[in-house]
Amino acid sequence: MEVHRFEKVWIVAALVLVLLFIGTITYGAVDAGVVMVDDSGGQTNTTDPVDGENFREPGVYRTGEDEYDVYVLAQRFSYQPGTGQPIRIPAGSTVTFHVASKDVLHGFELAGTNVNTMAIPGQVATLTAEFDEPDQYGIICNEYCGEGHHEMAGEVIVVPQSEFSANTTANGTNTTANGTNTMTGDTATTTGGT
Ligand SMILES: [Cu+2]
Repeated sequence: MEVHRFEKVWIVAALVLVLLFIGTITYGAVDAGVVMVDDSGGQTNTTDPVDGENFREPGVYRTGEDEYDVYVLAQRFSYQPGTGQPIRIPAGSTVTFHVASKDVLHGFELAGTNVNTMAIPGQVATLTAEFDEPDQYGIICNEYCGEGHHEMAGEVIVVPQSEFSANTTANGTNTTANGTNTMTGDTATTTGGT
């Protein structure tokens, strides 16, 4: 049987394409840091995550030199903190986000980055990212969560180290009274437990 030269070329090209597809899927699944939300963040009370031992009062907590934990509560249709009150973190820091939902499935994505997770009711999603430079990132919900889904958004502001120190006190990165519940205004000026 004779196969025409062009036919051979197409067979080879098609095989190469198939291998490329398999390669990109494998890379995306194994090598690009993509994982499912698992047990590592712990489980939590479905309707009131803050009530559980694995989830703190939403806000920014300093855990070490240039290391921070940010607890974010997602709910229809806002992030706390994040919506109305941006999450402020200093440049040059390593931040671990702990994200929980108190109602339905939500997404937590920093637009333009690979910081992206699902917020599953009853589960705490954790992911760590480094923020080297002062910048601003929009938080978007990428899981359809209801009629207000398209408006569910927030903001992360990476401020210069020098500007953050003031915030740290006002923001009271210690556990209580950090005023993260206020949905209005600027944590730098309005909060800080006496
Ligand atoms: Cu949504």
